[in-house]
Amino acid sequence: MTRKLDARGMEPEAFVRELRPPGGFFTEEIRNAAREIVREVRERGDAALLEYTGRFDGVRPDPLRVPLEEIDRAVTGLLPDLRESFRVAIENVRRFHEAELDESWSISRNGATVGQRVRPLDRVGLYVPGGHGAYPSTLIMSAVPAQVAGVREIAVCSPPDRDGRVSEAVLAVAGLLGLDEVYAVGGAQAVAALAYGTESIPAVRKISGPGNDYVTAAKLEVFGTVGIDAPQGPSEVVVIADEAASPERVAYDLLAQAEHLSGASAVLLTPDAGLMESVGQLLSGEPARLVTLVLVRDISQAVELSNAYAPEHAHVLTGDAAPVTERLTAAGCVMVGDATPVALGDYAAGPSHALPTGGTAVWASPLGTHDFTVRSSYIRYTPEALRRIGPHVARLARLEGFENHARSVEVRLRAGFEGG
Ligand code: HSO
Ligand code: ZN
Repeated sequence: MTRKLDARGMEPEAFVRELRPPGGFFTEEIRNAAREIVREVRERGDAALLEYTGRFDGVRPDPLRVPLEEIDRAVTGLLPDLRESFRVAIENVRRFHEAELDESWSISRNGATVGQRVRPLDRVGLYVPGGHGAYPSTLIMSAVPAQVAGVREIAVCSPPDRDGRVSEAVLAVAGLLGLDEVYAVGGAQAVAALAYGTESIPAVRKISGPGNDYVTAAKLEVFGTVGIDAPQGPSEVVVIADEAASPERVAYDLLAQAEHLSGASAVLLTPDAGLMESVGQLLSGEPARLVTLVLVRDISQAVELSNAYAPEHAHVLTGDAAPVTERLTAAGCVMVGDATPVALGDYAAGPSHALPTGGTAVWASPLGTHDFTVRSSYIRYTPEALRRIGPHVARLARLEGFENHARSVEVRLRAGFEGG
């Protein structure tokens, strides 16, 4: 049975507490377990990596790196229809990320130039989950932004099955994208290997991509040694619907979300008790534990509650979707209107489906090219420009007690200085 909630008299904070009990992404146990695994792999390299893979995946892949022939074979084995679907998805995801790519810039005024250079990271690690749902789509959603950003070396880690093999579909996508560095390791141990490097996996600069709680905990553990993207927990959707929405379509949108299991959550916010009732009936035969149907006063309250909850996806199914959409201030991806089910974004529309979850959408952004670039600022002054600003800098430095900061400017202000 689905859960029903009457939120008409509820404050946003109470609503969020009801839906998302406090406690963060994972338990202390998971954090400790991940810490231990990270330490072992850091200290003992491949030996620990293989031990953990043996323990958790029931296999010790040898070699850890998937041979190129296997990747090629996976591509050759693709049925033409599926190959075409991957192609369409890859193309749309590439276009989207080409549009969002940051460029280097500079501004100049009277001999003072400042700017930023945007450069790709040289080597990144991408995690692709396995197990329940081996997601080739996830490889597209993180590898394409990395490639568009210009990253040259991309290492992919994905857990092996009982036979020690990485999902055929994941390998096929790797092949289609021209990625040849794929390792049959998953879990916290894969994250540790990417962060510190082992005999068989060279370290990377940054680790991206969603994984289970252990993977996310391990990413937070290695943060600082390497960069990580925003933490991505279980998938979420908030559907905002009024009487214009079709109960059947709403029901499928919620079920599609609940299909992700393990902590996923699907929330309907509607002021229409009739719609809520019909959707409830349609879901009654389903094990829809993860679905919550919420009655709100009006669409304004729905927007307010959604903004407080800050879901991974917000799907607007109201008669006039555009004005509602404009008021949504916190959501990883907003799906506008009836013809835009979340699944479009999951697979092929263009934005990455690696999105902020768990309320982090108030500060975190979707995975994108910015995760694979690094900016470096620069300053270039002419002697005249230095002469104008120098006295201010010296004064501010002395205020802070930094005499030599001040002098490093003043020696350049002496008459006759012509440095460049
Ligand atoms: N909804 C998931 C992505 C996904 N769905 C992958 C199916 N496969 C997180 O946005
Ligand atoms: Zn999905």
